[in-house]
Amino acid sequence: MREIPEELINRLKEAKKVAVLTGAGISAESGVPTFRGKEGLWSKFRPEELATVDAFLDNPKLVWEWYQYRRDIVDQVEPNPGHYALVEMEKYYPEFALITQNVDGLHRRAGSRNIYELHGNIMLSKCFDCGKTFDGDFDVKSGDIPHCECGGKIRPDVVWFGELLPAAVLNGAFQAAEAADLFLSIGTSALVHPAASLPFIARRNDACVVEVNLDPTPLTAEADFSLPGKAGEILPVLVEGLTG
Ligand code: BJW
Ligand code: ZN
Repeated sequence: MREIPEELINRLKEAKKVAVLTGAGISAESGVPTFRGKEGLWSKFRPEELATVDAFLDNPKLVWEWYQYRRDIVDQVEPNPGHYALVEMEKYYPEFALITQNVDGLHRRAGSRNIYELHGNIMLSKCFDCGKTFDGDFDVKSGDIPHCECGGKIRPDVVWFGELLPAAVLNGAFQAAEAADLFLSIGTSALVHPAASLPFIARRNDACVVEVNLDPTPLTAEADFSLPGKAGEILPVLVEGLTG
């Protein structure tokens, strides 16, 4: 079993208010592709073709097919030991916030409760014009993209580049980062804002910042503890140290 510094176990045990930020890396071991890197979703598709309002307006069918492809993956995968370790952590702490950039819903399926989905949810849709939300599936493979009864185009209910994050969710995430005495950043390249600023906000407020990632990120040098490796292997060991 992997060695975790004793000082980190002590900090984990002493903490009362914990905030966690997750990114695509935590779902990689479930079989959901990440965005960047060799195996990333965007090594096959250019982001500006797919995850912006302009891309949707230019070619809604292409964007819908990409989301349909990703919905099919999410439908077929299960949470992994990394997701389940965070469920156990939430039981341990009096205050625990799970802030995720992921749209795959795997934290909720694993059993986490206090979740802030910063970038929306891939299984939900909304009207581009009137904002009405829809939770049903649409078959975009065989026909046109779906339309609302107002005539507007229906789009995935996710946050694209240049769009504002849902205000209440973002405020909750900022408050949790400001209040945290321990902040965990897991499986995110820490490049996309405002999510990427959250560990730095926690750091400014004297939180202990811990990173779990396969590769170095802009946060690595600033973190109090950097644990290189797979989230699905490291997080269960942290929980074991905490509760064992
Ligand atoms: C593992 C692992 C394993 C692998 N174990 N680890 C301030 C400064 C600069 C720019 C901006 C700024 N503020 C705003 C911006 C602009 C922009 C931005 O950040 N641009 C930067 C890229 C430069 N931000 C926005 O536009 C945001 N809106 C906004 O701020 O509104 C106000 C505003 C508007 C206009 C101008 C200015 C302000 C919105 C951002 C929305 C991001 N949306 C996406 C798509 C969501 C829908 C969908 O899923 O299709 O969100 S983009 C994509 O990136 C997705 C992700 O949530 C997000 C982050 O990616 P993530 O999760 O980090 O994944 P990867 O693939 O990058 O990294 C995976 C990591 O895991 C890697 O590090 C691996 O090593 C690791 N890993 N396996 C552990 N097993
Ligand atoms: Zn509508």
